[in-house]
Amino acid sequence: MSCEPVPPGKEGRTVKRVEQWQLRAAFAERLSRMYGKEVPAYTTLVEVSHEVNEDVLRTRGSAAERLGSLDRVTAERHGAVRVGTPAELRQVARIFAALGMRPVGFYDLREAAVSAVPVVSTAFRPVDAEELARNPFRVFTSLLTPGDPRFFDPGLRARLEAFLAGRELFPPELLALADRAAAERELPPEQAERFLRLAVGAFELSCEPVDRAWYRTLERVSAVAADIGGVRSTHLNHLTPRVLDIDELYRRMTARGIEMIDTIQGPPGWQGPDVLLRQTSFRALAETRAMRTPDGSVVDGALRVRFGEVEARGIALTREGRARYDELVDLVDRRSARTPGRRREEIAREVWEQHLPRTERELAARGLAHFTFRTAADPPRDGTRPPADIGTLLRRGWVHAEPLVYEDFLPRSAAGIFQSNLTSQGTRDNSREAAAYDAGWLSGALEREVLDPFALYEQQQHRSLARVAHELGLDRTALVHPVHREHP
Ligand code: OOG
Ligand code: NI
Repeated sequence: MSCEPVPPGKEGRTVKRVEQWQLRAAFAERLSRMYGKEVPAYTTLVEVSHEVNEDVLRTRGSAAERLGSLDRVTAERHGAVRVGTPAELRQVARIFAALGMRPVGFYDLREAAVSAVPVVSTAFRPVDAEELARNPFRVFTSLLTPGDPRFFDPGLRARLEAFLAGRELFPPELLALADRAAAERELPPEQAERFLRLAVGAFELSCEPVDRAWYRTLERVSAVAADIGGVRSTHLNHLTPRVLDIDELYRRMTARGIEMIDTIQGPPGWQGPDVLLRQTSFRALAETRAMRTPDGSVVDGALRVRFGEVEARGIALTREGRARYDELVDLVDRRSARTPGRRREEIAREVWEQHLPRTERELAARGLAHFTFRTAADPPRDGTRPPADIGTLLRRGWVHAEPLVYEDFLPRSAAGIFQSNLTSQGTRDNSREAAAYDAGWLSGALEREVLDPFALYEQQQHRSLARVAHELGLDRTALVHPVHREHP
């Protein structure tokens, strides 16, 4: 842990105004520097990721950059942060809004996890294609749910809410600068520097002593609850680089003696196209933290909450594709339960080979994954008119498809990531009724709309299809809504 301030960077010194995307890129970069100091194994992970990415580019050539240029992938990170109250969440949203990031997706990890993970989450990220290409930094952001009686009895809930109400995570100056950046979509260099310094500082691990008894009380319910509500500040939980070959990364980290969790979460490695998101992680070492004991003295303690994660991103699936994916995961679960001797990964590969198309073109033609389409520069010259369905247009070479990268998260993997890094399961009283939360509730708590990730990919795809239809003189609605046409 470092209690020294992170040295200021040079970002923003030479330009007149610092645009939002530059703030976002600089924030991600500084966070990375800060986290590398706090969790040295993270630096190893980043190094190995870069090595793997360069090797993949060497062996696969430009095909390696199909889901993002090496520049984008090298700089790409996602962070994870956790807050305690809707008011804190609204403040975090203001900071991310300054960076051009909006809340996308609702994840209920209370249901996805076996251990006690009393949070609901969203991810803040850029949503426009150009902004994503400039810097796709995203932050998985979780909100504690003290109102869920399965985890917190009324007495503990009241104590927890009082504790949370009495802390300040983000200084008013930071929030004021954030609002200005969001409104003006840029900041003058000096303000940008100040904003970045305060923003990174807000996510550093605090040196303030932790009240040990209070922390332990919450830890008995859930280590996640203690991490969020047991301390008077927040911190970056992890920062995840992106890698082009996660199986190779896993082997290399293991060879370096870093103990990884025993699986890669999400889709299996297989011969077909990469889809959605594959993630794995290692558990960080215990970090020294000052602890205040009940008699008021301060002693050295150790907390082991932070870790390193790495991910490989694939193509975004459509709603239909995602439903297929979820079915396949269930099928893998059932087969694994029937044949406990076999490795899950092997079963998964077999299931995928049986039930998913093996080429991008088939994924596109069957409407299972998202693409942007463009008219071929050299369409077939056989005198025929272009057909009005995308599958035939692709197969006959009228149109080319570029995959859209999955920019979001997977609830089951997220729960697995939380869980694999907990020492105890915590406690949960399932005889009590869960408090209900959904995307609508979260939008209300945030006072901003939580966007639907599918709708964002669809908009991008539809825009490109409308252009293709126009260029080929086809009926726009037939091309843009093929599913509706096939199944009236
Ligand atoms: C977030 C866990 C989820 C992911 O990549 O799925 C996550 C957390 O531990 O706070 O980051
Ligand atoms: Ni993560």
